[in-house]
Amino acid sequence: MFRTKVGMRAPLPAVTARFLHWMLPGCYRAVTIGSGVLLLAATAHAADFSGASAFKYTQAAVAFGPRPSGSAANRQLQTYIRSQLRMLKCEVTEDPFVAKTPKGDVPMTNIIAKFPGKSGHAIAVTGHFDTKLFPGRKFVGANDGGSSTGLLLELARDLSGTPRVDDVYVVFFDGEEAVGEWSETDSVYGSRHLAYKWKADGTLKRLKALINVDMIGDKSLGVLIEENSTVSLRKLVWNAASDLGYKAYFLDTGEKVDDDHMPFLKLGVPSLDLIDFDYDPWHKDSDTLDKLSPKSLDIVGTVVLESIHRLEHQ
Ligand code: 1BN
Ligand code: ZN
Repeated sequence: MFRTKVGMRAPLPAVTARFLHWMLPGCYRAVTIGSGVLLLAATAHAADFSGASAFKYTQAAVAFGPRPSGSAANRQLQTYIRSQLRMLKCEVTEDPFVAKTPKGDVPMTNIIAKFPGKSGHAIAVTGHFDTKLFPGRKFVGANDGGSSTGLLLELARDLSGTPRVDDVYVVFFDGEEAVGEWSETDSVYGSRHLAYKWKADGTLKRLKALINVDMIGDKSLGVLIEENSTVSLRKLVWNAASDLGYKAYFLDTGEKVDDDHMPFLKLGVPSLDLIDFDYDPWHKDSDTLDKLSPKSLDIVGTVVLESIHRLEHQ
């Protein structure tokens, strides 16, 4: 597959870019077109996402080791996520449940941070923090489980600083991974549980959009078009990427990928999966931090933050 490498773009000379960034008021962002520079006023709110910070959160998650649902390391990561969220201005809740899996009952917990708005509508950004169980192996899921955790923690930090129009939920799903072979009943335990809980309590009806992130830290970033996803939402996000100068990382080819957005999509919520599935270390012990880049996290996080703003104001 043709891939555009993060490192292959021709960015502004670093000094020029930094100077422009310093010169511009917060509501502008400099992007390059060819050798020229275009200033965009519509991308204010995306300026604050830090890929370096998201990468540090990812490192912290990976340091707990393999984190399959029900494990001690998974619970330790939950404690870490909660402790980080509790430092922010948001409401933190938990959604604990017991999943019936091919290997018996497994306790799982989704963690939800709510950044309240005033419109009555809501937006959710989601991802998973569990890693796939591979008994006897040391699978730490730096990209698959780690990158989504890191991006969501950094997103929460950014959202915490600004008043919201819509309620924005940042959701950390447990139990995305199959305990055995991926199937309808052995996968996406956490998102299935929350989708039904939100249907019952009325939250689902208020959701304008759900954006799920998964495996978005690859050094060679290429987010595919997930073909189950809602087309209008996908276009909104791809347009935001293009306006920010990140068109090359959001591919014009795709496939169907079953992931944590599906339970919400099936219940009628406009939903999108942002996933880079062209990743050789997928489900291998070589899915380690050295395969990731803060810049990839920066690109996806910045686009998600800008997309939230566009959704709030559309
Ligand atoms: C993503 C990361 N997925 C699992 N770990 C979802 C998936 C399941 C992707 C089956 C492809 C096939
Ligand atoms: Zn996986």
